[in-house]
Amino acid sequence: MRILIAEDDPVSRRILEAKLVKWGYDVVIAREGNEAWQALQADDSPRLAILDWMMPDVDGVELCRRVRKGMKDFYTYIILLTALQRDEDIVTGMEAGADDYITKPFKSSELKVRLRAGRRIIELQNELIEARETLREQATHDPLTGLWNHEEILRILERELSRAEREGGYVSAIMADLDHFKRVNDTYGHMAGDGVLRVTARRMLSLIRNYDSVGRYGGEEFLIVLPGCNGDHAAALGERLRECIGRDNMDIPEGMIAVTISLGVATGRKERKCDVNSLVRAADLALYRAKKNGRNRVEVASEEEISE
Ligand code: GH3
Ligand code: MG
Repeated sequence: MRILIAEDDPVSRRILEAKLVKWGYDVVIAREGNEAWQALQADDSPRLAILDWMMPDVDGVELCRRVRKGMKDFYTYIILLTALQRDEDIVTGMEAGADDYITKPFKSSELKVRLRAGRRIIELQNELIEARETLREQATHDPLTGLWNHEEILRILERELSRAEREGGYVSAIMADLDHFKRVNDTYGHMAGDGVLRVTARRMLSLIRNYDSVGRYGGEEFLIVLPGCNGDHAAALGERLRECIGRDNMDIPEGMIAVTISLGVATGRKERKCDVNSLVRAADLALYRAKKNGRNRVEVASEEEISE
């Protein structure tokens, strides 16, 4: 674990550094307060810090205050190092946001256990962050394909439409639905159907730009959101998606399965105010037309279908 030492006195600094290195810490050194502040502001700043109370320019207590005021995703555990022993000084340090303090000259065994307490706090916080990330992932993604889920892809579309209204420009939506997917399940089983959905998702992701988004809208239906993409480009991408899904059989454990997809494209732009519902409905109408006109094809929503 990385640890910051901020100490202006070279002798104390060297003693401290030697001990921490011996205990297996990866030590970052600051010789004065400003240097420590730089290190604490970095994106990958150490999570543990031992700050000398008395330093020229910025002292340890001021550093504590600054760290606690700044918004960071993770917590920095701070131990103040002080020669002061009066009760009110200690209160000042703790009120400024220090987690613990140690008085000079310190016993190594004491410093060691106090650091262990700090590490425990940091590890607990890491677990919390991880749990929160897992929950966030679960709340926004489809577990089968890893794509955005229904709610999230609609939120993304909503956000992009508001942005387009503010800044101008286009937003396109493509609704895509696998053709005769029921037959895949009926012929090869539900697991094979799941495999086909996964391969479909992967092929779609391989074609889009990284600011485009793909969501699993429903069972075998996908919604693709294309910010800044006009109707012609969206239709061309729809065609590439169609080609990429249908070109090669999908290689899954149950067999080599031939699949095709139908797509409906709708484009919104600033001058023609349109909301999520009307754009999705228009893409859906175009998709329905693609199914009716023989499947394995792309249809584009008309102006009327979008503004209806
Ligand atoms: P069309 O070309 O008109 O879209 O025909 P289709 O067979 O694709 O459409 P239909 O709506 O008749 O059937 C969709 C099938 O998708 C039925 C349902 O069991 C299946 N399905 C939905 N979600 C999943 C899933 O998560 N896994 C699997 N394996 N199948 C699913
Ligand atoms: Mg279908």
